Amino acid sequence: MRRALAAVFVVVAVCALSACGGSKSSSSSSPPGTINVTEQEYSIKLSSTSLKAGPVHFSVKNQGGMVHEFMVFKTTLAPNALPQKNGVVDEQGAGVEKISPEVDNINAGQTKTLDVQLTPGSYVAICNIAGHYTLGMHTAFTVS
Ligand SMILES: [Cu+2]
Repeated sequence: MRRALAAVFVVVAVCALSACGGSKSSSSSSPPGTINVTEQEYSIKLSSTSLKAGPVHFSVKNQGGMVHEFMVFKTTLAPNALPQKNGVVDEQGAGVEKISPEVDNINAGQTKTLDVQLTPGSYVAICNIAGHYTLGMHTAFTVS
């Protein structure tokens, strides 16, 4: 774990030196198109459920007392009807297209961000920690 953290710091440092990540405007702390996500036991809420296609910046706050995660699927299935396997949503299941990357290990009180490119369609965001999806950690949104 310590070695992994060190590797992350090296990557961040190299990025800072080489200014990777694009234009200065994209490094703003609250870029346009930020969607605020609130997670707790056991729900997910988005500040908007009608998003614009293109780059989307999710800011995911865990207001609960447990670790949660945040992932997005493009799907026309109902938010509570995604394919499941062994108590979690089957991320390779029929009818769902997982959007990468995802955000894992969001500790209680912590906020993590996720940047993805979304094309027009219907989506469902979930927490896929075992049991959390079926307990209600799912929400639908659309992109146009
Ligand atoms: Cu969860």
